[in-house]
Amino acid sequence: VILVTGARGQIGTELVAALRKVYGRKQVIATDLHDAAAIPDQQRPYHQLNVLDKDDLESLVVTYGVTQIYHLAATLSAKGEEAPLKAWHLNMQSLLNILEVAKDHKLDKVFWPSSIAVFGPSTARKISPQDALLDPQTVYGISKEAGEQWCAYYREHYGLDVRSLRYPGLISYSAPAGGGTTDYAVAIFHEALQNGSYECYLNPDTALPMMYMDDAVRATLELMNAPKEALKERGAYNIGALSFTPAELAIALKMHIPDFTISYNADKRQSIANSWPAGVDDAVARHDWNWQPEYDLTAMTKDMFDHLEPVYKNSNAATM
Ligand code: VAH
Repeated sequence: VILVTGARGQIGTELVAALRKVYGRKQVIATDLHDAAAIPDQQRPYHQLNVLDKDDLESLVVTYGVTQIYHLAATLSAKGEEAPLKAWHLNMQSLLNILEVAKDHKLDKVFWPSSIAVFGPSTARKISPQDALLDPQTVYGISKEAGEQWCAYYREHYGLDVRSLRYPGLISYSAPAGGGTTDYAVAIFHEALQNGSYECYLNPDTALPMMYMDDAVRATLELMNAPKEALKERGAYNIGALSFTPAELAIALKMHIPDFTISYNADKRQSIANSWPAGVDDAVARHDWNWQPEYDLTAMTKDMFDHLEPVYKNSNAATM
């Protein structure tokens, strides 16, 4: 039985669906902060869970006989800068709760997402290698760097099989992205369809490592199913797929909406993006567990429009 925290988030929504397809719906317990009454039947089993409540987490693990936890609940980079100590506490204490419960109840595996936010000025605007110096400039990035070390600690001291990926910016259509710096690449699709234009909070030439959600979910399942002895990396694995700038993404959107226009008005998220690499070197993931991305910018843009155009066509028609 698999428990997922942050199940209503951008990654959680897709990961729960993918895990349920593989293991069966009843084998995947979705949890998040939302009240269970609001959850439609086909998305159950669902439990309201505050990941800072270790007793609640532990009783779910015991009640359901949980054997794996995917811990996705966290505050992302931009939102974290608005309340640094709150973000640190949520991101770190929740991870420690998960690691402790997993250790005490001898769970088979734990997944915890790291991020390219662990990188900073030493690789800013360049390609970050797997063994780059980690010098994060955001609280979120600091919590991801510390989290990678804690995961290694529980693996080395208690034999816990905890696995982790440094996700790039993730683009998806099924759940809104929340509070990230890379989330312009999600919002732009919705605004392009809604009003044909988008004001971007990053400068046009800000290249960032990105990935389509289908690739990110597959990478997660492939990492979790890889033979343990193949995984030599002490920290989280770099995984890469795309690297593009807002200007390049706007050109890709114009293939679908020719008169789409973009304007630029950089805000404080620009300084976060400036501290991150333009791309990552994922040779180690390709070697250790055969990582291979499938979606390039064209394929991603097409899939996003295939799923979002009908949604906006109906709603625009409805408002006609
Ligand atoms: C954020 N989307 O922007 C997340 C991610 C690589 C960025 O960690 O905070």
